[in-house]
Amino acid sequence: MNTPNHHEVLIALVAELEEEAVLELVQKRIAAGDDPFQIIEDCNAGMRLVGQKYEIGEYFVSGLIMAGEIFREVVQIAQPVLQKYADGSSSGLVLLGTVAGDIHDIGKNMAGTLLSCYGFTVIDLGVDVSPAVFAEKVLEIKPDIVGLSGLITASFEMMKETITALRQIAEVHQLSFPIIVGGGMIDEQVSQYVGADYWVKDAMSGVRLSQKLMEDKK
Ligand code: B12
Repeated sequence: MNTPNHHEVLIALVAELEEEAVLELVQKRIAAGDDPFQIIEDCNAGMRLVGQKYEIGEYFVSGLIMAGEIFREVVQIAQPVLQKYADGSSSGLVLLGTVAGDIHDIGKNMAGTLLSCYGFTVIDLGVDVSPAVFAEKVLEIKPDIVGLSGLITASFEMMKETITALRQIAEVHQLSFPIIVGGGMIDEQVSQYVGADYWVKDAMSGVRLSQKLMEDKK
């Protein structure tokens, strides 16, 4: 079952937003004992193609939203099998949210979903989250990692404010957590400006980085 052909077919079906066919193939591959992480990776590759199609004007916003929904459904199907691979312990606790004034959440949800697939416990505060709410939650759950999402220019200022608030709380209460920022327009310059520890360009890099950070913590 694990032939390259199956990868290509799934990637293409996701890229074409063929919801039913995607779910059918995923169910088939899971039933045949395929590696669920490979299935998620294939869907992720399909999602990247959806992004490219959007960029060249082939898809509209509805296509992105649809792709996000398909991805969520795939994870739902794969979840029981993914859980079997996990040893029961969490890979780490991640606090996630889109900063105040920003309501974009497709990318953040993908990041959260992928982190969950890889065994992280994700507390997602949703969108339009104020610095005070982030700070309050950090104190309550003491996360290993904080991930901020922001897609509009105005979010950069808010990320800076949020990170300042988080650093203050961390200092007063002697907490330690790296802060990762993500979102379409984030780059090294923005990351430095807002005072983040790390930035990532896509959700899968966020997973890899989080895994490395947890490894370094040991
Ligand atoms: C979809 C969309 C919307 C949807 C959002 C739906 C939703 N539920 O999210 C709607 C229609 C609601 C919307 C509204 C607006 N939008 Co809009 N929107 C977009 C669009 C087209 C795509 C964003 C997207 O979902 N991309 C797909 C996802 C998968 O990519 P992503 O978010 O970058 O996430 C990936 C990575 O960055 C990463 N990631 C993201 N966050 C995080 C966080 C962590 C911790 C990690 C590890 C990883 C990670 O993981 C993802 C997968 O790899 C972009 C244009 C674009 N090309 O990006 C404009 C865009 C972001 N929007 C824009 C604007 C201006 C607006 C509005 C102000 C429009 C208006 N005039 O009303 C409002 C803003 C409302 C607000 N206050 O937030 C501008 C921002 C420009 C700017 N310089 O500020 C953009 C760039 C469009 C443009 N070219 O003008 N928008």
